[in-house]
Amino acid sequence: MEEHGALADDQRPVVAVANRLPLQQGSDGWELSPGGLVTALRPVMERRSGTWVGWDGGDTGIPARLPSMSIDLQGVTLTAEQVNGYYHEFANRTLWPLLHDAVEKPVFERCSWQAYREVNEAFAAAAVEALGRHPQALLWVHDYHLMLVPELVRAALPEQRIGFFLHVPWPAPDLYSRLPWRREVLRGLLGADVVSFHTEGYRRNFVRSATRALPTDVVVRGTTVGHEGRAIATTAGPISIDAAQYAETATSPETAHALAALEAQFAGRTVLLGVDRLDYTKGIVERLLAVELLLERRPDLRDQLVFIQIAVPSRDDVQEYRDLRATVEQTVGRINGRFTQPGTDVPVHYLYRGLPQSQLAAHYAAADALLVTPLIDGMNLVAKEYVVVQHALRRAGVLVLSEFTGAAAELREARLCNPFDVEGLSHLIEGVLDEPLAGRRRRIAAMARRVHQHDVHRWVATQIADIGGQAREPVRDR
Ligand code: ADQ
Repeated sequence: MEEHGALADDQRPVVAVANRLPLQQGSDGWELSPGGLVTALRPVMERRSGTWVGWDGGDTGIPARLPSMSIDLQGVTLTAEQVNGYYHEFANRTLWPLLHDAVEKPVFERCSWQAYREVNEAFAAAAVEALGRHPQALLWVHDYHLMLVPELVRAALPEQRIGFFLHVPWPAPDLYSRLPWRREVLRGLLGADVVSFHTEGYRRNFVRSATRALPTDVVVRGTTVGHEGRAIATTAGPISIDAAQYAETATSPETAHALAALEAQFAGRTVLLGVDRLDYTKGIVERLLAVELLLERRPDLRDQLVFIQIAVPSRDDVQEYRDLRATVEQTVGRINGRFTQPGTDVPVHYLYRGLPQSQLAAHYAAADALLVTPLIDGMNLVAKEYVVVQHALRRAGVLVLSEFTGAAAELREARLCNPFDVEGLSHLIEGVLDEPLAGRRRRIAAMARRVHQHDVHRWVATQIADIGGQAREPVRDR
């Protein structure tokens, strides 16, 4: 045990619990993985000390701490069967589609629920162990993989301060009620002191789902839910990016180099861009169909416009994702087959891989418009990255943003679209490119300013203050 006596609220250590440990194998051994959450949590956890609890990914020899980082790591080891039932099945085929408005039909199977419960118990046990080393720590549990952890930890440590953040949407009560284990999951979350969401809409859906599924067990007063004699705060806290760091990458020599190459490659053409994990919630097929319709209607654009889609491989152990990949690749092939002019470049460039940040920033800089068209998306950080890069390089790109993303609530100067209306989307894309540059630049500047003001460090500080039960301001963790 490292702490003696009472610690000030803003010094309490943080134990974070997330599906994966923030580690990957690099050329010189283990290194920090580039994920947004770890970048965001690192400064706070290093200042206050703490432990990150997560699945070890089946890797052995994970260090207790990375040489470059003063955060302890505590791996949770799972069997192949548990990984399949909990992760591939329950998390990705039941909860993910259910929480995303059932845009794909959720699969409900008792054996995968069993695995989910078992694995949540293993994570909760690991969290309790880590909390034993940091007795005054705050516990911060992340995302839909671990919704039973708050209640399980509460049973072992009744006085523990616990926060939960959901990175995906919470659907309307009618949809949520389809889950056969709706009460168990709600009780799991209500073990926390604070349950937080990206938007006020998701927060409200959660409270209404709790009232509907547990009518005699919960009492709602404003944004507080009473359950088993405890008061649980529900909050809306939109996640963000490290805007200053992104702006720095945008203006780095590596990005300038990659941008020069892109500008030479696509000289004289209008560049449209899509950047996503390859997921059926992201509206990639709808976006491609809109581009196809546009090229069909406007033969003059066929060699003047290029659409670059960068798709990071995702969850390819799951059938729905393999099907999506096949559909995307078939659609790209069809569009290029139909519209490539003899002796010219193809209209659609498709990259099935993730790119390093400077390459990604160069693509954001080169894009006259970014098409962010999810059918539903908790937040969408790609939209925030684009406006920051465009603004840092004084560019005047257009953000086309689905109204069904959490980001649409904040990035109000974006050109909002309904991706279900493919024809409307194709007209919108056609129209935005004619918008005068001054207005475009003003919109980008307004959105970038907001992202800088509400960056990820502010998000972390607010979340941690809420979990500790402190006043929300001033923001101290930078
Ligand atoms: P994701 O669904 O993964 O996250 P998103 O927020 O858009 O979605 O992206 C996360 C990160 O992945 C971004 O920082 C982005 O740069 C990176 N990324 C995406 N495509 C990439 C590519 N082709 N190459 C390299 N990097 C790429 C979930 C929720 C979101 C929510 C986040 C955070 O689904 O709604 O915004 O968590 O809470």
